[in-house]
Amino acid sequence: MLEIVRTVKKTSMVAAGVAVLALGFISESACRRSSSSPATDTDTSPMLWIPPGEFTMGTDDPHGMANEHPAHRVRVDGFWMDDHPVTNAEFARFAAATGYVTTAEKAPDWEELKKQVPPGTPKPDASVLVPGSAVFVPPRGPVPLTDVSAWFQWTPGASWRHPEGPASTIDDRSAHPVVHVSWDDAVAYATWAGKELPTEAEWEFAARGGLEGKRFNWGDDAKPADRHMANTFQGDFPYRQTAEDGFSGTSPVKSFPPNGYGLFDMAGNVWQWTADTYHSAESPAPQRVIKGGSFLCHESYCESYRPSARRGMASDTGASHVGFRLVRRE
Ligand SMILES: [Ca+2]
Repeated sequence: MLEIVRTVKKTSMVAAGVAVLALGFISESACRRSSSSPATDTDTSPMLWIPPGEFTMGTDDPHGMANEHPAHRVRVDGFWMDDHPVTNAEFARFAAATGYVTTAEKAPDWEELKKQVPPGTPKPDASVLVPGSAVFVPPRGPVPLTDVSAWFQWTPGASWRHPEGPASTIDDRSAHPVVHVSWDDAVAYATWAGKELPTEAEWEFAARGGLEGKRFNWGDDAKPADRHMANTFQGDFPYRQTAEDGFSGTSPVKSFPPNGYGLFDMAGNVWQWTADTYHSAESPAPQRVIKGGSFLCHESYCESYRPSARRGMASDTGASHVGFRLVRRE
């Protein structure tokens, strides 16, 4: 069913919604930029100053994936960054203030969808063209790690309000990162908040916390002093999870130590959208770079909680392990 995730696209509907939001809030956010406080009136999430600098982006480490190569020098200007990913409570304030409806909460429009899939693709069954999102559902046993559809299921009714489907809630997850938000949803939130998505370079520079050329945000040792430094996957991915780090799903933000810049959750917990386009010959849909890995990243699989790790994701798609955080530039 992951094919549905890849092919069910709702770009025009979401783009229209974002455009309306942008028109309504651009003037407000422009005013807020003159404030000396890094926070804004609408979004009071604490922000930390990331000083300008030059760093080695990507890696030449053979353990890294091909898309992390080669290591190269990059200079970034200073910027403010949220000290944690946007939480359910914070996203709820945005949704209540604006009435915004996320991509996952809208039924896909087949007339738009069919423009983005190969010609001749049959119209999916009506039961598929309903609001929903991709949810991690562990298989019963070992599966080939080449096909993510073995552990992600298109789930009708799944959204940020119902992360595992209609029967689930976020009542006890107000401090968890919001999930099932598309890139378009993240941009809409950013517009409201008077902030922006970080570039991939800004995100990776900030994630490294001032350390140069280290495998992880905290150094080269995956588990210094036998301590879990991020919410990742322990056990046998993806079918048997031991949750030795205390969490089998998302965790409340700030549950693990911050990095050298004081930023929390820059590794594991949820992948985070960036502003950058991801170039992929395999996907016909527009993709954006996501960074940071998630609670589903296992050392034997992708170890994507390393700062150089990166992945492309269709910009009008959310999932149960993808969220975002924002920046402000002076
Ligand atoms: Ca975990």
